[in-house]
Amino acid sequence: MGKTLRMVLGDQLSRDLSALRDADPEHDVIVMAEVWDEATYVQHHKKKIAFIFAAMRHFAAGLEAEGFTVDYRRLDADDDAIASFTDALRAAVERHGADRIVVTEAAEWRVLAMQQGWADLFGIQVDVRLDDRFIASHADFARWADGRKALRMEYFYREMRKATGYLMEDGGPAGGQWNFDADNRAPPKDGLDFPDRPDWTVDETTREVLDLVADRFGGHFGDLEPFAYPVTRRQALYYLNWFVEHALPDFGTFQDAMVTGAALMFHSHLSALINVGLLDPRECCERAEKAWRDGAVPINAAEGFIRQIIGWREFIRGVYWRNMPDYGDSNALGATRDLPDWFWSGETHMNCLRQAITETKENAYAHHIQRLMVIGNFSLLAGLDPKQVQEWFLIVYHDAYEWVEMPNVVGMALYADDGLFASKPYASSGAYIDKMSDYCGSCRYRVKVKNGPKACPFNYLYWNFLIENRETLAGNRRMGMMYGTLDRMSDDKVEAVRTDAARFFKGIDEA
Ligand code: FAD
Ligand code: DLZ
Ligand code: SF4
Repeated sequence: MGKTLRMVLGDQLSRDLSALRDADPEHDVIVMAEVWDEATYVQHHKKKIAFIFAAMRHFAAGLEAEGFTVDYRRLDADDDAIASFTDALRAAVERHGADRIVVTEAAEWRVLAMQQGWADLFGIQVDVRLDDRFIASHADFARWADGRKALRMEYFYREMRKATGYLMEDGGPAGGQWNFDADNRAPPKDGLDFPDRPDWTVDETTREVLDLVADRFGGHFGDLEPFAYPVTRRQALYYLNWFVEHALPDFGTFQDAMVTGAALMFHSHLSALINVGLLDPRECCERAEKAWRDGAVPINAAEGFIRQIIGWREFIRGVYWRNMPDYGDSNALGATRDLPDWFWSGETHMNCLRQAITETKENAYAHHIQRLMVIGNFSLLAGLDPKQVQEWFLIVYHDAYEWVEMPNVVGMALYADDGLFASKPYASSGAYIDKMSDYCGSCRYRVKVKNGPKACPFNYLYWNFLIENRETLAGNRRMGMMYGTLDRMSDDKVEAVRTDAARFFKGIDEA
């Protein structure tokens, strides 16, 4: 009898993965590979590649310690890196004389398509199992979404609360409300103190990966070091517990705030760990719920955090699979502008963007409001090409995989899917950023000035956006008030908006 190969991808590092659940150390071989195509299909941030390779190597070592044979291909093992998952598997089938392959369905469309071709290509049995690390299966999401005119996260989330039982009491939501978002919009106050994050010593395995990334991917975006992120299951669990104890209590209240120099604030910084499988989404929610039941965190914090995971994260995945493969081509607003060069350097006089992009370069991380209301908002108002914006977001964040990046960019930030799940575009002027951050005080532009060279660009770009997209957006009831205001604007004011926007765009287009 031939061997069974069980292939584990870089974002499937869960011991309880469906493909590994019945694995047998006596007869099975685990296949893992650092492959060139995955590391270069976009020019991922150096820290993102380092994190994935380091986590993969530690995971493989754990399986070996359990007695498994792991056929692990390092990118730097040979002069010629192995090109693709298919090549890695073909070599492993031949090496081990395998007659069966077991995998868990890939999180991304393009990789699932590869998996589905393997049975014909290799002429052996290939079992593609469901990824039950997600709480809602594709069938669950379809059951909920079928027949609905509009997909709204809030209603999906309530079903998920009922299905999981999280924060439920006597059949209803704990605290009498499904959603405590209204308590989660406090602006930053002076003297807010953020807890110091745990630091990790870089061990030999991770050091080798850092050297490899410096050597092979030195030209990619972002800073490689310092590198201080969990890469093992143990470290990830420690980080989760640290978050629940030290940051979760204030997570809700300051969830939408932005503060200079505080890259992580009270955010969990767990997305990359959850996305690669070092943490299970359920255990994250259960820890948060327990902290609330123990009286250690307020309900708005626990509910806000759990909503992000069983609500937004699961919903976004459902939207992705329901709309692929064409979703990435969406461009409802016909946006075509190229990304300004400073998206890669952070060198702009707009302080909010400078802060968010510089932190992104340093950490491969920015928190949600920076992604949505600073970088996303700018991309929307400036009419940046959705394909280029998608690629940028896929490159720069350590948690970025197409299934989660694409709907967040296309649907949430850019409204490029014509409101598939957002009831209106997340467009705002400088006033929102000023209210929610301390950025504007140190900006070259004046947030209270609406027009002219000193004015905050978000102010005139906002109105210019409404003018340019009137045909698509004016019929949206939730935009009615803004179009009412625009309609009452004097011709001179409208002209000033158009002139300022044209000057601004000339600046970035010609730079
Ligand atoms: P927290 O603020 O602590 O939230 C807790 C958890 O909730 C996160 O770890 C994450 O697992 C989940 N979550 C929260 N919001 C979302 C969301 N909108 N979609 C999916 N999960 C969510 N998230 C990614 O994981 N990968 C991406 O590539 C990604 N790209 C984004 C692009 C844009 C334009 C926007 C607006 C958001 C994007 N997000 C993405 C969602 C969100 O910004 C990040 O999950 C979050 O900032 C990660 O930081 P955190 O772990 O500290 O999150
Ligand atoms: C993102 C990524 C990178 C950079 N490199 C690898 C790799 O070399 N080997 C691997 O197994 N996975 C990698 N990944 C993650 C995959 O791209 C991810 O598993 C697929 O996109 C499916 O979601
Ligand atoms: Fe950003 Fe405008 Fe504030 Fe400057 S003034 S930080 S550009 S919102």
